[in-house]
Amino acid sequence: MGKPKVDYSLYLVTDSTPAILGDRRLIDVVKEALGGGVTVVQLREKTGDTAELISKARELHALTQSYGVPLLINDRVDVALAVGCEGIHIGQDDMELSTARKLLGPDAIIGVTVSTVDEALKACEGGADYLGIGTVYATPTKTNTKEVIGAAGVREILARIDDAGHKTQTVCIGGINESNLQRIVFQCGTAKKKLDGVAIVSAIMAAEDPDAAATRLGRLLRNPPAFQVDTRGAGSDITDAQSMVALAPSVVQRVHETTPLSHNMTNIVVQNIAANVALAVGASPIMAGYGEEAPDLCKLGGALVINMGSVDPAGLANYLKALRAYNLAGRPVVFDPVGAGATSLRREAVKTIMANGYLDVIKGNEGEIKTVFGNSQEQQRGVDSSSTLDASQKAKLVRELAAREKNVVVMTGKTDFVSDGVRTFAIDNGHEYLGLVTGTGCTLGTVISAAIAPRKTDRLGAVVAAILHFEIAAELAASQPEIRGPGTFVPAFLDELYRIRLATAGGDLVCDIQEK
Ligand code: 3NM
Ligand code: MG
Repeated sequence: MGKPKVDYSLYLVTDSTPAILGDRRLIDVVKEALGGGVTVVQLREKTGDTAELISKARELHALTQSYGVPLLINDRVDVALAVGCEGIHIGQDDMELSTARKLLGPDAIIGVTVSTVDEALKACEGGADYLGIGTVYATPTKTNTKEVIGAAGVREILARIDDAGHKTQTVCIGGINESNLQRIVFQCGTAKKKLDGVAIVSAIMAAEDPDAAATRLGRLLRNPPAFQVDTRGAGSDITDAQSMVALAPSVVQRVHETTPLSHNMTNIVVQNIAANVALAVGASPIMAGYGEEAPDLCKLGGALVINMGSVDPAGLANYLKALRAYNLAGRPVVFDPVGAGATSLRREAVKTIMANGYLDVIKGNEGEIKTVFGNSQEQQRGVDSSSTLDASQKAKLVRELAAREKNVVVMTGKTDFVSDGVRTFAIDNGHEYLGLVTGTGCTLGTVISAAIAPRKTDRLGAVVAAILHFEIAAELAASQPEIRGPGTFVPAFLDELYRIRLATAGGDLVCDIQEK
């Protein structure tokens, strides 16, 4: 007969707990899910007598067979043998793979849950047909998960089994739903190895209409995410600093011509200057912190800035609503994780934001970027930063974070580092007064949002252009004879942002940028 070829793309894992199933019958919910296009079903029952389980499995198998979909049994080799279904799924604490294979034979489908590279390599070497990689995100459906590994952890596993030459198929599991499916699949994949599917419990099983939910999830799987389009426009082939600089005037010009909306969710200290900076560079600012407005605002062709300068739980809920709206609309989002490591609330907020949406650009100082990367041991003091990494370490950090998130990362400082995970630049423009005026650093996020909103230009190129525009304006402002300090600097800085915009056609900016 041979091993059946399995489509793992939309993998349903059942759950009979009342919190998920309610008063419905398992078989009815699975039938609806099959109608909506799930491609594999795993029967996962953690309680109940064996006879009862076998009869449930038998009934389900007749159903899945009528849809041409394989049925796998969680953990219970005996049940799979009794009903003659296509295979099993085993966790790390279940029967060992080699024994299960002996009992079930070469044609059975056997999947293994893995959460580390070692477990994954071992399962591949042991002849697993597929891996269930997780837990991607913490989920109330399974609270005893060993490790929450995020998209980054899944990526690492995919990369390592691919390096080792294994062709084992893969799905990921844990907390996947309609709002995050496309981003998770996008961020989990490496250039060479993509996931074969996603495994889902509650987003289908607990849905009011499992057929419709599965249909929507399947559609999301088959289509690229909205945020993935158009991030590599003109200039995406540029690798040298001089060509990057040459691209900058067109970016500044495009903001001037299109007046993109810059939707800022930012703290009160920064709102006024951010709005003025937006106007100076030719964007149209709106300071709107209420998430319910985002579904309307995201349709206006602009970009969102989430600046968590004074985050609180209500603010966080608003960020998440706006992030979702902008991601769904395929409009760019800039994240400024202000003071990310300063308090546990902020550290948690960073995690929550990153787990709930795709961020086109993450901009922060060294300590903030370290926290976002997740390796910050030391407690950050306030929102100022003390430098510890050398230049090559900074370049490596932004490159690795950008590669992991598949976005653009900016680390500000005396020298700024910016990367899209492949190309990395260090920019030495700027002036110390920028660090002496509250909120100016935050307004760089606003300028970046304006630069990436019109798209068409390579996203990294647009971010570099925004940094150059911003920092050269600071240099020009500080060099005016009447500027005596940070106070007189601010109005001159606004003037220079504005003057550079009007003068960009000339394109004679003194940029100080190097390839790293
Ligand atoms: N296994 P939901 S997480 C059954 O990490 C299961 O191995 C996991 O449920 C693992 O789709 C999980 O509702 C539950 O988040 C996934
Ligand atoms: Mg198990």
